[in-house]
Amino acid sequence: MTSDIKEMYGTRGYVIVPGLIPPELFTTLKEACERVVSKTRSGAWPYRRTVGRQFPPFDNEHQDSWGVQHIMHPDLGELIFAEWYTCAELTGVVRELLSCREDDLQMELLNMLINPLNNDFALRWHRDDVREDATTEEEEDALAAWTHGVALCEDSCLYIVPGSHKLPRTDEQRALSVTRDPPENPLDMPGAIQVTLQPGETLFYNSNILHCARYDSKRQRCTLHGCMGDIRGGSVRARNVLQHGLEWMKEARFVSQLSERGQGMLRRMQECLSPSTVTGCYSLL
Ligand SMILES: O=C(O)CCC(=O)C(=O)O
Ligand SMILES: [Fe+2]
Repeated sequence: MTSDIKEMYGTRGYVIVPGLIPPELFTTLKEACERVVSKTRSGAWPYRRTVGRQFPPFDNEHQDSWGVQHIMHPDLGELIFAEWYTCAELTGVVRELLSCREDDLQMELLNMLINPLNNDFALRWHRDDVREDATTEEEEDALAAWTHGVALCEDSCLYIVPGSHKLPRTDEQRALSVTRDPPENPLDMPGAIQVTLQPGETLFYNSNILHCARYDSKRQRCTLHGCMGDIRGGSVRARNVLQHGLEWMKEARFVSQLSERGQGMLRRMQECLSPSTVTGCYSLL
């Protein structure tokens, strides 16, 4: 079973795994999500993805939100998110996909993606860490990276091109993804599929797969969206993570709320973020 997951992740660039939220955590997680969403919509929680901005840095120009950032932040007081992020079920699959040991895993980001309330919104076709105008050679050089999302209610927002994490774009795919505008119809992209997640399913995808998303203000979305790495990721991973501003992760009150596994993951992330390992800048500003 697990090697099937790994093979699919390797060849298609994504895999959907059910059952990674322990049953006793599901309701607690959902309730925590509801509290956090309402703090974000009311303005009490300032770290959010705002309608009008597809990628970081996010600003506060627009009232409507399509995501909540930093949900493990101690100011939110929702310990369940770090508990889930570092749980045996999720980290076990990550270790399998990355072929790494538990002692190599490192903590990165955990955010939440939600439906905007009054405005539909969309993300253009992109790879998370490769610019849209990259040459074919630059695309070929892009390193594998990965992301995961777990849906707490049905989620059909994401479109991907399976296999594109390993291949530079064809001329036709390039023509539809050099623009900074979201597509009118994502399925016009050759090879694209729409991904649907049922509650409790987790999607793991290589974040350099060609992908875009559409957010319907009339359909509830509540999906945890995060990434996790291992120590081999070095400066490439660090660059991906650093754009989000993670000073709060150094605070003792955050460290002390983590399990032993979580503390080890955090320590390795901090080592990787030391200034000597970080170069370059993020592609999607
Ligand atoms: O909404 C999604 O599922 C995708 C988000 C995304 O592509 C991103 O944050 O870079
Ligand atoms: Fe993305």
